[in-house]
Amino acid sequence: MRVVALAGGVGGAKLVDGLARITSPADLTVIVNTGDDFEHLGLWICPDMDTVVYTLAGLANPDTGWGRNDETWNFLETLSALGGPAWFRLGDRDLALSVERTRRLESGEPLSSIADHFCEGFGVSVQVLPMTDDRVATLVLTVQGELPFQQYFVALGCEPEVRGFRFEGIQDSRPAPGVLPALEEAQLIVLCPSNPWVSLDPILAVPGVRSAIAGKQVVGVSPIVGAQAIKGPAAKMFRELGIEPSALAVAEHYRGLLSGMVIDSQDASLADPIRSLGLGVRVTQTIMRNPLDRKKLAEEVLALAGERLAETEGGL
Ligand code: FO1
Repeated sequence: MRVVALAGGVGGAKLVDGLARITSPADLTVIVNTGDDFEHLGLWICPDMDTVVYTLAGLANPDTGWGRNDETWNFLETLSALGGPAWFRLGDRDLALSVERTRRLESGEPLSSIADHFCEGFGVSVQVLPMTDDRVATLVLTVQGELPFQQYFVALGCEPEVRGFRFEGIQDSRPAPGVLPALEEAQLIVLCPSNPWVSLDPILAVPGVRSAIAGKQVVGVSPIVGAQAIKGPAAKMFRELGIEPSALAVAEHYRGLLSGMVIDSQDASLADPIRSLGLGVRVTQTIMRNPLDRKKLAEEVLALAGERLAETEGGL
């Protein structure tokens, strides 16, 4: 089965890793959010892209989920001692990626080609594509005004109350080469358990992406378990926008796109309400604590897709 996964950072990367463990690399493409990308210390930083690549390469920091394993922090410590902006924690190994990416971008190479090159360098054979090669910046509309995403997320620890989001540059952005062909050929599109508002919505807002997905088999995994996000501010964002966070709220958020949803055993009581939206549902453990959990969750996603396919073919 040809699978395309839409992913943001840590949660998305883990499921992508699970999918990579049960799918041949030729049958898996990952489309990654670039709305979190930003310029810092003169470097172009791509947190979600790097998180996905490190995770697939088995090099991700096991404590944070982002950044590198076996990291050292000499650069950051020296920067801090000199009074430089050390709020965004770039480790020594991680730094090399951003330096080399910036050098290549400045010489005119597109982000998609750089991603390809980095994947090859790290021995990642799955195709990892940025959603676009164009500059798109997620801005968080808060009670304190409009904030650049990393300012809101890292510098302010997601503290300011959210009123909405804006993806600057999205109207003029084009899907990166390979994005639309992968979506067109896909037999299954997976909406990873990433933040719906700031990780997957930017991908879905790239012109052409939503229409390429429409009518396809689309299975989502809820990033909300109980009323909490597994990681990050998703639940807080739902609440501040006046929506009770739950797997049902996630299903409603993606209304019109999804054919099925995998939810956590803790949310078993939401299976029927989600089924009433016309979706297939599988209930399982969705919290991925280790590589086996990632693989099992990926198997559940494919199983749900298989069930839905059989129902459609059987004319149900
Ligand atoms: N997240 C943090 O909470 N604090 C950091 O200092 C931080 C540094 C960082 C460096 C490189 C990188 O690739 C990611 C990093 N992240 C950090 C994660 C990142 O900001 C977010 O997880 C994503 O943008 C949201 O998906």
